[in-house]
Amino acid sequence: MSNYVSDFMSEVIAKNPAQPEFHQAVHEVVNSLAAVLEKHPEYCKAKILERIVEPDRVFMFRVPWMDDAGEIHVNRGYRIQMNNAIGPYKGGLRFHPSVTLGILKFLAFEQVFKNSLTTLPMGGGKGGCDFDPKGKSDNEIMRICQSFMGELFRHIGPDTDVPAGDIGVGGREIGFLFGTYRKLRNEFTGVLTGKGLEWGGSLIRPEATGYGAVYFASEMLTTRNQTLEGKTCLVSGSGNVAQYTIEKINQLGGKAVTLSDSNGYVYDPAGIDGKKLAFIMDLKNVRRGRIKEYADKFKGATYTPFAINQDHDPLWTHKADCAFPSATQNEINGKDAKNLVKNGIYVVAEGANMPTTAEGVDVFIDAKILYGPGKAANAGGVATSGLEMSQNSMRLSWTREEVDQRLHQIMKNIHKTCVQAAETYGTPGNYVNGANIGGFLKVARAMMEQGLV
Ligand code: NDP
Ligand code: 2IT
Repeated sequence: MSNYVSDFMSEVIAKNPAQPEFHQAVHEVVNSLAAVLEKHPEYCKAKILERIVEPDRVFMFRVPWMDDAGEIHVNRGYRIQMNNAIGPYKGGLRFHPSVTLGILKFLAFEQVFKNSLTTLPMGGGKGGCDFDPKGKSDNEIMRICQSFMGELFRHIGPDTDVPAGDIGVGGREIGFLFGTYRKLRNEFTGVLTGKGLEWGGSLIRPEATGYGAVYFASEMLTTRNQTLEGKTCLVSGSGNVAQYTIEKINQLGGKAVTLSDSNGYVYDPAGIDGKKLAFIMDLKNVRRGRIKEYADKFKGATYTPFAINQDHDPLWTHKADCAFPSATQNEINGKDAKNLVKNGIYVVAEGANMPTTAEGVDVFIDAKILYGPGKAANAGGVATSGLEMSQNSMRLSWTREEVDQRLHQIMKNIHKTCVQAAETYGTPGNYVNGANIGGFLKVARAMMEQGLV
């Protein structure tokens, strides 16, 4: 089987050159599946893996737009429709200068298994644009969204492909994207999730990824008869996921002591309470400023800028119990993981997608800590998108309590699926294997039953 995995990976690498994040994501999943493939030779025969790494289709397009000074810019847009064996393509849109085909393919690939884990009928997709939203005016953001949707609208639809937010795409952007879709198609329909509450959005969707990651961490703690009460937590990022992760940590009696953006991080040993969080939400979501301002505002907090080419991230060197990486991919390398374990961290719940490198994952697995990989721990966001889709189809909306309760139950179910799959396939306590196997089996069975397409 190890030959099968290495031959398979050689082919994936040869066929998809210069896409290291995609190789990384595929390698992790395939590695977890060895025991499954031994038990199910029919999946090898049907070339399920070979088919699952090949997107159903990829759209790549020009995104021209004019800035406020009248200058023209040309960006590149993408949508990867990865796999729709169990439901319409579903996954976010990312606006960030680091966006490439390879980054979006890794994200779309992860999304297939994540969406399967949610128990809801959603296939996997991802898209985005290499546009840098930093420092842009609202009007510039509106024009880029209009230009992007000016092509994307041909390829999506409520029963085909339903995008949502991701890095650089939040409520403001979803509004502009939805407005353009509605105008071009002359349809008011649930084609995007993360919509405003007065035009089809769901309560709790903004909170869902962060809340879900904390619910997942709580479930992992339950296996050791513990709760989040009194636990010190490191959180990275300061966007949507980080903000609501902190809110839920506070609600459950924990204490978050860090936050970051791409320039540096803040350490506040007194804890980021509700009042401080309200400041961050205004700073990041309304004024769109930098996290450095936090340390100017609150006594006792320190700001440390990131050094260029640093070999480890100083945020992960603080003593704590839990870590919630919530910024971006590969933000925890092998050295960071060692620092975390050394400083007493024994719970890691990934709010971001693939925030830990392969070396880092090995450190966590070897240390036998409670390590919840992104495709399980951050699935609450897309799960609540699925709940938004249901409400749109029924043309009604559920209360805050109802959506939160469903989200909580879904996170419990995902946790259970991971635990059971890891046990069944001989690696109890390994949530990486559990999530990959649990997510894979449902998609593989659907592909088998639907024939060679
Ligand atoms: P936001 O755009 O709201 O926030 C992103 C945060 O991460 C910002 O603080 C940003 O800092 C920081 N960041 C982004 N890119 C980098 C980078 N290259 N290096 C360092 N810091 C960076 O995005 P979200 O909070 O929505 O997303 C965060 C993570 O969570 C991503 O990995 C995303 O894929 C994942 N995720 C999001 C879901 C959602 O529902 N939104 C669902 C599931 C996963 P700066 O301001 O400097 O750019
Ligand atoms: O990575 C993710 O799961 C998201 N960005 C959310 C996707 C969605 O469709 O809500």
